[in-house]
Amino acid sequence: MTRIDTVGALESSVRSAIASATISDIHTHLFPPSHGNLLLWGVDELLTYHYLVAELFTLAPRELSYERFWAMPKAAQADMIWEHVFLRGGALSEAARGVLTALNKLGLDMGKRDLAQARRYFAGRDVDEHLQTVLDLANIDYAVMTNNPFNPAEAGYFQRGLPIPERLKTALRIDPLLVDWPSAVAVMSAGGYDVKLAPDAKSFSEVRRFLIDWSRRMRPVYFAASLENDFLYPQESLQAQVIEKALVPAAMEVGCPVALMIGVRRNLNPGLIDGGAGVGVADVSAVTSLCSRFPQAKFLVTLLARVNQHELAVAARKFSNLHIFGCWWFCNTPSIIDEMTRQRIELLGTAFTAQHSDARVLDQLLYKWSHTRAVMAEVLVDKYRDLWQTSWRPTPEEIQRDARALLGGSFAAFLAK
Ligand code: FIX
Ligand code: ZN
Repeated sequence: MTRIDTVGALESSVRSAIASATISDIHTHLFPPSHGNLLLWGVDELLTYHYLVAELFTLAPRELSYERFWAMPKAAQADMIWEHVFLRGGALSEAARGVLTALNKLGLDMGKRDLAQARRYFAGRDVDEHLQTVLDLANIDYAVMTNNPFNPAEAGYFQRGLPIPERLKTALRIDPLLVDWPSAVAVMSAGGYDVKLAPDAKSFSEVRRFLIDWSRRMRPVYFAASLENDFLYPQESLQAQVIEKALVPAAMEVGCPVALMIGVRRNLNPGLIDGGAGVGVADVSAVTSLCSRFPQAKFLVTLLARVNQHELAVAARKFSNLHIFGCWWFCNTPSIIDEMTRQRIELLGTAFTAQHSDARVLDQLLYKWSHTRAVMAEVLVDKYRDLWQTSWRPTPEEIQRDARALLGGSFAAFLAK
C-alpha cells in the first residue's frame, strides 16, 4: 500500500480518485435503443429538456404562449431556447451550462456557438454505439432506467422482449398504484388481474401478482414511486393499504427495495408540462414510519426539498433499512450538491449514494456526472484534510474505495445486505 505523506499528495489523490471512480447511476429516465423514440438523445433533445423549457418562459416575450411553443417542431423549440436562454440569456444556469459541457465532452467546440455543427454530429451517430460511447465517457458501469408497466408504450416494448443492453438496468415504476388508483385498476383489469376499484383482499393479492409478474418480466433493481410533498404515513387511506398490502409485500417477495422520491408538487404550472412541477416540503416522519413498520423491507429515499435533507440524513442514521440517494432535480445544482454531500458525509460517512443523474436525455450523463464529480472532489478534499489533522493517514486505495462507495458501491452493499 503506497503512503501519502503530505496534504498536497492527499489532495491530488482525492481529486484523481473522484475523477476516475466508476459510477453506477441509480436513477435515470433512459431507455434501451430497442424501445424506439422513448430513448431521447441529441442536441435538440438536450436543448428542449423540461428544465430549459421552464427557463425559456422566464425569459421569452410574453406573446410566446405555451400552446404556440408546444405546436412548434422540436428543432424550432430548440432554436428558441438556444436564442433566449443561451445567446441572449448567457447560459449561466446549471441546465444550460450542462448542455455545453455535454457537447464539449463529445468533442464539439461550443465556443463557436454553432448549433448546426452539433446537429450534423448527431445526424451521423448510431444510437447503439452512441449509448456505449456516452457511458464510457462518463465512466458509468450501469444506469438504472424508469420503467412504467402502466404506460402502454413502455409495457408493449417489454412484452415484446426486445434487447436491453447489459449496462441498462430496470426499475419498476408504479406511481399510478399510489397516486391514480382508478387508472391503475383499469390497466391491471385489462391485463387479467381481478382488482376492484373498492379493493378487497383478493384485489390486493392480484396487485401483488401484477407486481411479481412484471418483476419476472423486467427483473428490476428496485420498485419506485414519486410522491407529492403532502405524502403522509401512517394514514387511513387506500394509498396506505396499497403500500401495506401490495407494494411492500411484493417488493420483499422479489427481494427489491422500494424507492420513494418525495416532495414534488405536480402541475404547479400545467402549461410547462413536465417542466411545470414544483417542490414542496415533505414530512420525513412518513419515511421513518415506513422503515419502522417494515423492518425487513429496504427503502431507497430521496427528497426534493433542500430543507428536508438534514432530517433525512439523520433518519438514515437511525434505520439500517434506509439508504438515501441523490441530489434530486432542483437540488442537482453545485451549491446544493456541495451542501448535501458535506452534510451527509459528516453524518453518514460513505453510507449513502451521493448522486443520481435523473438523465432524461442520454447525453446529459456527460454533464450531470462531470459537474457532480467536480463538486464532490472539493468536498472530499476538505473532509480528508480534516481527517489528516487527526494523524490518520488514508491510503490512495482507501480513498478510491470511499469515492466508489459514494458513487455506487454503498448502493451495491445496501442491495446485498
Ligand atoms: O419522478 C421522477 O422520476 C422525477 O425525477 C421526474 O419526474 C422529473 O421530471 C425529473 O426528471 C427530474 O429531474
Ligand atoms: Zn426521475
